[in-house]
Amino acid sequence: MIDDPIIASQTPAEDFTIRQVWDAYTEEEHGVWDTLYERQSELLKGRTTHEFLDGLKKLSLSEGGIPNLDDLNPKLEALTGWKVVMVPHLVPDDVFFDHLANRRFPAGRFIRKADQLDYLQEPDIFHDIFGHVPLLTQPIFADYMEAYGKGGLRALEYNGLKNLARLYWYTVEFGLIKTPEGLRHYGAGIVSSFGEAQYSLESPSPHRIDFDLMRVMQTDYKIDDYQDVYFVIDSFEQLFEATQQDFAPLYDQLSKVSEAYTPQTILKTDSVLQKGTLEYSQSKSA
Ligand code: HBI
Ligand code: FE
Repeated sequence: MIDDPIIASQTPAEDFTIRQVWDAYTEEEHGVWDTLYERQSELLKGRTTHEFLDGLKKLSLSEGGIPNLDDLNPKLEALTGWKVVMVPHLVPDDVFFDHLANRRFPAGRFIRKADQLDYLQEPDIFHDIFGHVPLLTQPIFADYMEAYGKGGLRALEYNGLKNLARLYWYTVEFGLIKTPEGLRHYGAGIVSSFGEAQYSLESPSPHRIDFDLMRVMQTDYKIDDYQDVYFVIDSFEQLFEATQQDFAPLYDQLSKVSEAYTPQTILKTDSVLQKGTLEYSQSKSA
């Protein structure tokens, strides 16, 4: 559990939200944000999709320390009607989806420690705001995230959560996108990570495969290390359109195929952009 006195002092509301109490952040905590922001925004140039960088600029997330939601939310709401709410920790799936379905992005309040810049037990405010919020300024992605929340509530009814969570993982968290300038990333787990922002594009190790909805929904993932496979979209329009359908028959179909694919698997039917050497994960398991 995260040790944060402001979180500990509050009883969360029914929707699990808490107050940010921005004045209570310490100088050291603001310093961690500034260090991470500077390191990461430098690294993202030429690696991250321009829609993300555009969002980062529009929200001026760089202006001194941890963002204050009272300043951030009016800017974000004016652009797409989204806002950020604070939560104490990971919230139950139905609560998470209900927030997204109503254009509220739940973000953790706490920030990682200065001596653990690259280690995360749980998503912190840097991952949640720097990683996720810039793309919420972009109408097409804002719509995708709302649709995902609505889809999540339905997935709970149709026993499809595992499949849908994989879609989130391989797009919202770890997605790559083709651009005229080459491959770029847009997933929040990548753009907020110093190591993976490089590895995901530059390492020969992971597979990079064209996005296919049903393929992605059948693929397991690693939660505690760099990915062995990334799925690549052509555009946010492609992603949005692929998910504008009734998922109930898809879940039904998926429940009849036996096992999920491992991240290392390449199928005959895959459109492979780069077959990875898998040297990174093999060196770890050796
Ligand atoms: N809660 N705060 C928070 N942040 C998340 O990213 C999150 C969550 N609860 C559930 C959840 N994610 C996932 O289970 C869904 O994406 C499936
Ligand atoms: Fe995340």
